Amino acid sequence: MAEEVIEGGEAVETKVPHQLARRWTFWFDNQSKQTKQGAAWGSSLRKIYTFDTVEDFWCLYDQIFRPSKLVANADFHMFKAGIEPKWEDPECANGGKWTVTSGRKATLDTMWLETLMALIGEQFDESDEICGVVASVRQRQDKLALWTKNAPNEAAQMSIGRKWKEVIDITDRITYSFHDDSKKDKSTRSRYNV
Ligand code: MGP
Repeated sequence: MAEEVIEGGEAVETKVPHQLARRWTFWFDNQSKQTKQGAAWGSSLRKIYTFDTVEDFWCLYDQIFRPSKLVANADFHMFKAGIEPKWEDPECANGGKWTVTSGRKATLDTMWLETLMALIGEQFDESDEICGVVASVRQRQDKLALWTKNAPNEAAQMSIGRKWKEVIDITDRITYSFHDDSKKDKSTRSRYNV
């Protein structure tokens, strides 16, 4: 957006940043760098930057937050400001996640970017239900997870799941798991699929 400002009698064009509907925070977790053996989960999780303009988003995305730049066992997160990407956060505690896997780096980058743009552009009808998104690079398979707040609210989760598939342009079935189940059991069963 350009705006004319009068400075010393002269019209000077200044750029006004494009404001987003809300503030978002990028996080980074490099679990491969966990120095202490058996370090608690979350000890390598770092809050990187909170932003609320389109310009800052593109700058951060271009310079840093492309999953193809990640080493194995590292995660990027973009969560609503104020929500930590942990089961323990009060906004996430009763929630769960939709997960999509990707065998190819290029696909992960594309799906991640499409998801980020849909989130900051408030493209989901149930956008208040969303906590954020995580990109995980793993030896076996890379994946994206969209975290939401009220796992038992099936209608809201199904609406988000359907919309997310549209956004990332996939037709494969995706599954939703409750954080409560993940806490109890590593091989979490899925509760919904779409
Ligand atoms: P994960 O990272 O959700 O699964 O959880 P992933 O990526 O399939 O597993 P990986 O082995 O390929 O990395 C992996 C494990 O990390 C869980 O079983 C928990 O022990 C721990 N963990 C993950 N999360 C998201 C949390 C969390 O939010 N809080 C706590 N306390 N532990 C977590």
